[in-house]
Amino acid sequence: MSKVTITVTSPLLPDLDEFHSLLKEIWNSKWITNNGSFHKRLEAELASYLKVPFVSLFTNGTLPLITALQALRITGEVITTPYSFVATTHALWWNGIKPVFVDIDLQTGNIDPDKIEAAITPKTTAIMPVHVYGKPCDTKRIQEIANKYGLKVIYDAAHAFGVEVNGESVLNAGDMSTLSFHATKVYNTIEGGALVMHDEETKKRIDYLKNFGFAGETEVVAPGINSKMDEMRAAYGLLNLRQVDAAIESRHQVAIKYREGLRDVDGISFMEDMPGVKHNYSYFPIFVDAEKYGMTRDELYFKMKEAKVLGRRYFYPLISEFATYCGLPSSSRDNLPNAHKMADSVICLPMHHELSREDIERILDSII
Ligand code: T4K
Repeated sequence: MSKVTITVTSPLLPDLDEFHSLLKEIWNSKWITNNGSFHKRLEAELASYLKVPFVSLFTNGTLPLITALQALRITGEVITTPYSFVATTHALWWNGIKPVFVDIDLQTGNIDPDKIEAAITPKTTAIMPVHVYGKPCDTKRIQEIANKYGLKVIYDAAHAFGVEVNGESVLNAGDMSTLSFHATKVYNTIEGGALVMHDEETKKRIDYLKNFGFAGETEVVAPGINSKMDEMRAAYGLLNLRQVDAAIESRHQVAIKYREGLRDVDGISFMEDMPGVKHNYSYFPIFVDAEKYGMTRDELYFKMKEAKVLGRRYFYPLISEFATYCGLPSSSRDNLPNAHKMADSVICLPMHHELSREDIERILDSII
């Protein structure tokens, strides 16, 4: 019998009957978008679940990045990481901002705070780090630098749903944090996302900006965009919120089994849990040392594919290698040695709540 393909992720889906009954409610109410009751409920429940003061829902995880930059009136140059999904840097581009790439720390994959100051120029207005794979950035150091130079900090926290450091949400760091609720994420609303902010005034402004800039029926206060979440996806999100803890625990168990299975494999390394951090196990990257493993990363990647185990090389190529960005001075290979090293050695193993013991064995067999 031919083997079933194991994909890198599989979406967390709500119970269909429960979703159907919420859809009936929406149908009966005839209110299907524009800050409806499910939208309001999901914003409140997410704020409480995530332990943050305010959440504004969006239609995906890219528009909150673009909108946060608008709301904070960021211009000129922004310091960011090349080791992320391309949406992080695209958000700068869409605002006419020049990205300045800074190298990463090999322990976490996140921007290296020790290298930020050297990249600051008179045009720098903000830092946009990413909590890659949900591993928290060194938010304290980053804030110290931001304070010293009068810079804003916007975290791309697309991978960091529910991540806490010593009991405090990592989403409370910086001026704002963005989330992605895409189907492939730990928590999803099919497509969706959010902005997390500290105060009501900022939430109000963000809510204007995601609704064309309308501050009332006849008043437009800014050139806003349309990035509202509809009632169907908000209802779906409410149901998924009830099962996300169980999904994260299943992912945790997968991570434990991967670590057990790979600990003694020469040439394969992986990230450990960080002390004091509540992780969400959104990704499980492994790193291939070709010399010790006896095979290059790509050879292993394609060998796994042949065994119908679909890992992904997140984040290869680096954002700084893409056509739009490769001409920037900060994109030079010499400036980003760690980012290149990680991008050239990474494979993210399948990671989701439904992986069975047999799946995990098959995945490990394709590597060991
Ligand atoms: N910032 C960061 C740091 C991000 O990682 C992302 C998104 C964003 C910002 C922007 O957020 P969004 O605007 O997307 O909300 C995926 C996702 O599309 C993207 O959301 C994500 N990061 C990125 C890391 O990965 P692909 O191109 O790898 O996805 P795709 O379609 O190849 O799916 C991967 C696997 O997942 C499939 O092989 C099978 C499985 N899958 C996928 C979908 C869509 C399913 O089983 N069911 C599904 O419905 O980009």
